[in-house]
Amino acid sequence: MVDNLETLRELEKKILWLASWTIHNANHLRDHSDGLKVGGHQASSASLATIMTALYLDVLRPQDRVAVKPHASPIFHAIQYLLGRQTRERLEAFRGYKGAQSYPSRTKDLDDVDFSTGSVGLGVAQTLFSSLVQDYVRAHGWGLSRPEGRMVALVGDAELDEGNIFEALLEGWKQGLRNCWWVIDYNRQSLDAVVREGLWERYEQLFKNFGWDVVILKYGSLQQAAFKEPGGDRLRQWIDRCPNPLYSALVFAGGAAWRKRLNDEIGDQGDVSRLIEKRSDDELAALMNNLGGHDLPSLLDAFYNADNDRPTCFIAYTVKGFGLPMAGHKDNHAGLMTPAQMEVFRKAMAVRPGHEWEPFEGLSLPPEQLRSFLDRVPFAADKARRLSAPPIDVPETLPVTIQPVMATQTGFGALLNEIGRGDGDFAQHIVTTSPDVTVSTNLGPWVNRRGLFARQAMADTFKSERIPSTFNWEFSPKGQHIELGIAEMNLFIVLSALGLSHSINGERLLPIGTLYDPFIARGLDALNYACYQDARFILVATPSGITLAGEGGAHQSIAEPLIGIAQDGLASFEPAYVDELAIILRWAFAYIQKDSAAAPSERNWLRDETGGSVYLRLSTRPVEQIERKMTPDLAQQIVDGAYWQRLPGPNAQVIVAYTGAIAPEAIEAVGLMAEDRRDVGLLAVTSADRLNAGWTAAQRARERDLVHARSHIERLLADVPAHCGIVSVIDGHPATLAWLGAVAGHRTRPLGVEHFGQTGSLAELYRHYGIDANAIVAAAQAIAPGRPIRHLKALP
Ligand SMILES: Cc1ncc(C[n+]2csc(CCOP(=O)(O)OP(=O)(O)O)c2C)c(N)n1
Ligand SMILES: [Mg+2]
Repeated sequence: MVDNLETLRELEKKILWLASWTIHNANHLRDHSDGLKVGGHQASSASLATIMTALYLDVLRPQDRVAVKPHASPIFHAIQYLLGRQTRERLEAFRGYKGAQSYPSRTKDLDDVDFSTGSVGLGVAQTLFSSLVQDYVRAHGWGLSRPEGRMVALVGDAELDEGNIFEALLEGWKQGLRNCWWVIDYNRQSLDAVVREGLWERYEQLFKNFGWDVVILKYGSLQQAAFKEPGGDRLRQWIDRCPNPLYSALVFAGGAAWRKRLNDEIGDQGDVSRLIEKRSDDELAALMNNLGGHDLPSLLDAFYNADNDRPTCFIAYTVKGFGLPMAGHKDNHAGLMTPAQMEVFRKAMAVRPGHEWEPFEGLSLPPEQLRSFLDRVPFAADKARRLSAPPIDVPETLPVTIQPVMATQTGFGALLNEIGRGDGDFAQHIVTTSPDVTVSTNLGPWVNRRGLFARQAMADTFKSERIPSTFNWEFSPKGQHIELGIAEMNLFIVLSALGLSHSINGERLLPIGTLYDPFIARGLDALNYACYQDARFILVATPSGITLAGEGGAHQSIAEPLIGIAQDGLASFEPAYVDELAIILRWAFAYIQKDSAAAPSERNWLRDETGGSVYLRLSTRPVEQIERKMTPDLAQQIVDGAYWQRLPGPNAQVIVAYTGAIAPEAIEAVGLMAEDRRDVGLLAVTSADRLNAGWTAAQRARERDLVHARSHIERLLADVPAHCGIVSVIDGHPATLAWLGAVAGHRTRPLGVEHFGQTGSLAELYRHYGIDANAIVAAAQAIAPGRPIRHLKALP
C-alpha cells in the first residue's frame, strides 16, 4: 500500500478535480432557467476526497459494500469514472435528465451504487443491517464460497444527529454486529453552521458503549512529525484547545492568518516560534490542514489495522471544502466556486482548457502507470459488483384451514404456520422479522416451528426450567426469525437489507416483516428508502383502523391505505377474507422475486413482471367467511384488486364498494337496501392501490394511442348504468376509494375515517365515524334518490 502512496496522491488530486469540474460544469454550463442549481455538493464532497481515495482505490475489495454520504456523490462518480464505470456523458449531465444522480442511487445510477443515500442517516443504518444479513445468510450455510464483505458507511458528522442511527446501534449491539465500518467525516460542519465542541468525545464513548472499536484520526502525518520537533507539544496543545469555529475560520483564511494567530497566541514560547517561522505561509497552511482524514498514510494504516470481527468507527478529522477556496467557511455548504476561482483551480491542477475530462491531464506520473494502477484496483476486480440469485419456486397454492369466522390476522398466522411445516427451499428461504410484536401479529406459531436467529445459540430458560409457555423462544444460527427491538425504523431498514440479499449476497431471501399498521408512519422514511432501493419484502401491517376499537386513537390507523396507494414500489392489499389472503400472499411471494424491465401487462396495465414489495393491511376482526370455490378467475381478480361479490343488475341504482374488515357492514347494508333499490351491486376491493395504478396506466396508454387499453376497474364498471351511484366504505381514509367515481363518471359518496379514533365498542365506533350499515344506507339514499329506504334509521 505504501508503495502506492504517490499514485494515490496524484489520483486524489484528480478525483477532487473531476468532482469539482462535474459540479462546476453542471452549474455554469447549463441553462438554469429551470432554477436547477447545484447546492451542497462542492464543499461536502471535498471533505471526503482523501478518505474515498484511500478506500476505493486501495482498501476495499469487491465483496465490500459502501453507503456514501449523499453529498459526496460527485466524488463517488469521479472515482467510478476513473475506474471506467461511469461515462463522461452522465457526468456532464450531473443532476440533469438521465445524468449521474445528485445522491448515489442504486436504481438510477449507472455506476453500481451499493446502497442509495439521500435522506441522511438511513444509508448508515443500512450498512449495519446488511452486515447482520450477511451473517444470517452465512449462518444458514449459503454463500460460503464467497469472502465476507465489510459494510462501510461514509457518514457526515451532522448525520449523526439522526435518531435512527442510534436505534440501529442498539440493535447491532444486541445482534453481535461485526464487519461494519462507519467512517465519520468529522469536518465539524453541518448544513447551516459549525457543530458543537467536543462531539467526538460523546461519539467515542457512545460507540464504545455499544461494543465498537473507535479509531480517532485527528492528526495527519505532517502534524505528527511536527509534534516531534522542538515546540511541537505546544502546537499540539494549541490545536487541541482551538474551538471548532476558529479552526474552520483559519482554514478558510489561509497561511498568513494561521501565522498571525499562532504567533499571537503561542509565538513567544521559544521552540514553537521557530517551528512556525521555519515554514512558508503555504507550508504552514498545509501543516494545519493536515488532519487525519486528509492524510493517506494515517488513513491506510487505520483501515488496514481494523479488526473486522468487531464493528469499527473511525472518527476522521476533515476540512469541509478541503483543497478548495471555500475550505472551512461556515457558509460553504451551498457554496460554489465562481468561474474565476475555478480558473485558478484549473491552473493549479495543470488542466488545459478543453482537456477537463481527461483522466490523467495535469498529473505528473506517466498515464500508462496510472492506467495500469487503476486496472488493478481490487475494488473493481469483478466485472459486475451486483450479484443475483434465481427465483425460489413458490407452491401453486398456500393451504390453510379456514374457520367459519376468522380474522385476516389469524389467517396470516395460520398460513405461515402451514408453510412452517414444510422443509423445502421455499420454507427455508423465508425470514421473518418484527419489532417486538411477533406474538401480537400472529407470527408465534411460525417462530415456534422455525426458531429465532442469533449467531450464538441461546436456550429458552422457561423451557429449560420446564415452565409451560405457549412460545418457544430459542435462538440459534439456524433460526428464521429476527426479533428486533421496538424501533420501527430498524424494521424497515432490516427489510431493506434482507430484501437486497440476492443482489448484495447473491442469496435470495423471502423476507416478511410484521408491525402494527399505525406504526408504519413511525418508520415511513425508512420504508420509502427501502422501496427506493428496490429492496423486496412483504410487509404485514396488523391490526389496523378503528376496528381496533378498544385500543383507542393512538393505535388506530387512518392514513395508511393512502400510503399504500402512494408509495412507489409497494403493492398494497387489504383483503376481507382468509381465502383472499391466501391467494394474495402466494402471489406476493412470487411478485417480490420478479426482476425484469418488462412493459406493463395489457391485461391489467400493471407492472407485474417488474415486481416490487408488498404491503398487506390486515385486521383482528373475526369476520364470517364465505364458503366458495376459488376459481382461477376469482383468484386473478383478487390479485388485480377487485371482484363483484354481488353483480349489479342492468338497472342498478347503487353499488357498495368496500375494502377490508368492514365487509360485514357492506353486506348488511346491501341487504337493508335490497327491497327499495333495484339490483344493488357489491364490489369487493382487495387492492385500491392496484386498481388505481392500473386505471392510471390504462388512461395514459390510451392517450398514447393504444385505444384498446382497459384496466381492471374500467372493465368491472363498464356495465354499471350511468345513473348508478357508488357508496364506498373503508376503515381508513375515505379518499382511498373516492376516485372510483371518476372511472366511468358515477356519482360517489366515499365513507371512511377522517378524524382520530377513540375507544369504544366496534358498533359504537362504526356508528360514530359513519361506516356502519346504516351510514352506508343513508349515503346510498342521498346519492341514489328513489323511494325512501325503509330500513334506514334516523342518523344521530
Ligand atoms: C433526513 C434529511 N434531513 C435533511 C437533509 C438536508 N441535509 C443534507 S446535508 C445536511 C447537512 C449534513 O451535514 P454533515 O452530515 O455534517 O455533512 P457535510 O455537509 O459536513 O459534508 C442536511 C441537513 C437530508 N438530506 N436528509
Ligand atoms: Mg459535517
